[in-house]
Amino acid sequence: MLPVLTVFANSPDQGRGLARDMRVRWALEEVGQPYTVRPVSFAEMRQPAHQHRQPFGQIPTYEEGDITLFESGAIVLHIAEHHAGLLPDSPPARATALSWLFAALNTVEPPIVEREQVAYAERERPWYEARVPLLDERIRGRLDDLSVRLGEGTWLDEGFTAGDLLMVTVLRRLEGTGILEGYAKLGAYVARGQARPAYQRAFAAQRQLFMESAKAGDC
Ligand SMILES: N[C@@H](CCC(=O)N[C@@H](CS)C(=O)NCC(=O)O)C(=O)O
Repeated sequence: MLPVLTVFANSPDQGRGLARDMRVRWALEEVGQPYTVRPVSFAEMRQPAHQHRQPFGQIPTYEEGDITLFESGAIVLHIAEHHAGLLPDSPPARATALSWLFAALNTVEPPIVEREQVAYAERERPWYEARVPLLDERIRGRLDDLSVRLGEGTWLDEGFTAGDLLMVTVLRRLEGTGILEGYAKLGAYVARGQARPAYQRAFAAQRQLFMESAKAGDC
């Protein structure tokens, strides 16, 4: 039985690979684990069947035998722990990789997501014009430190890990803001992630699903 991943039936990102199923697809491609997807509409995401899998009615979820996981970080960690290729064997290097995995989700992603949400939910509010630069500053604070730490390195530690995978997907969420363009090293780091064959396969798969739903008139 192949693992089943829930994904947007009609991704609002128009197939740009910014939805969080992309990070799970990428992890599965990196470790060579085939999978299937269950596309869900926004209405289905609020139904009990889906909320049983994901209490907040979101994607992605991951089912494998009698295991069901939600939260993209938990899913990527599960994949990394059960397959070779995304976490180093040596305990010190593994500890560092796990730290980056959580740093991507808990330290770098929150201000980026906050900015996205303000941009679509608070645009008409009187504080909008003042709030965006404040959030940009918070993001830049994180990127300044991340860029220093990456330095001239190819990845955040010795080799590519689940921490890099999540960090690249998180940084991609800045596309269109112009912020990442101020960080040449981080821009090159994201590009290296995107150049990986596993990333390319994952991107193509989610893109194809979007194109099929657009063709069927679902979008
Ligand atoms: N922390 C969750 C966030 C999941 C999330 O925000 N998913 C988005 C798609 S990328 C979603 O389902 N949005 C629709 C909604 O929240 O109603 C994770 O990492 O899995």
